[in-house]
Amino acid sequence: MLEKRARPAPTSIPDASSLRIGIVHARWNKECIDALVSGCVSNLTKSGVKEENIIIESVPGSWELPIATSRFISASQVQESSSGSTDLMGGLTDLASNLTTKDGAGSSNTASKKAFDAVISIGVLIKGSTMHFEYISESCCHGLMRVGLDTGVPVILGVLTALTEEQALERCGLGNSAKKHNHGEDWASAAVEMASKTSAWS
Ligand code: DLZ
Repeated sequence: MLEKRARPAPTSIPDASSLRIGIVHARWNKECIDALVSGCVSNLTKSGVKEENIIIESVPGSWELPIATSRFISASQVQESSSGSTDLMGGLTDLASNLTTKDGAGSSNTASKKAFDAVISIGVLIKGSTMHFEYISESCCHGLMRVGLDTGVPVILGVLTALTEEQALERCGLGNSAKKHNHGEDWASAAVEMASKTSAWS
């Protein structure tokens, strides 16, 4: 019988040492978000992505993820095309001026200036008693798909749409469930695989 929830392993382990990965996360449901971002970062570095090439930005909620992901990608592309002629951020006034490395220390001279090879967009939506959940979940997921297709940069769907808090905690590797698993780790693997493959196809 098929194992319903098996996670597919990549066909080969790509060399991630030259990849630059963006993470944009919402701030709602902070406990879950913190666990997911940290699972994601830890698996990215385990896969060989350099810490200075993991760039993290936050937005208020999941609704804001598509626009932020889109601008985050374009800012990184502007930054790449202007690197060499300007120092650090080169006077960019949008999200690029806010690009910070994992430790929040700001972009450093050692960090690569290449555009993102993939972006992981992370949010946690928990169903409440109104229709907010349905509207935000659907728009956010459609919006993120559109950003990936419009930019050609892989956008990894790191949005949990949980019916209960317990479901959300289980998928962040928290809580008491025996099935708990941090999905941030899977998103990191998907980002590395998609970044490597799409770079090879260009
Ligand atoms: C308003 C709202 C609600 C009710 N729930 C969530 C949630 O569970 N997760 C999340 O990421 N964001 C939530 N938000 C905030 C919206 O995504 C958005 O930030 C605001 O509506 C402002 O545009």
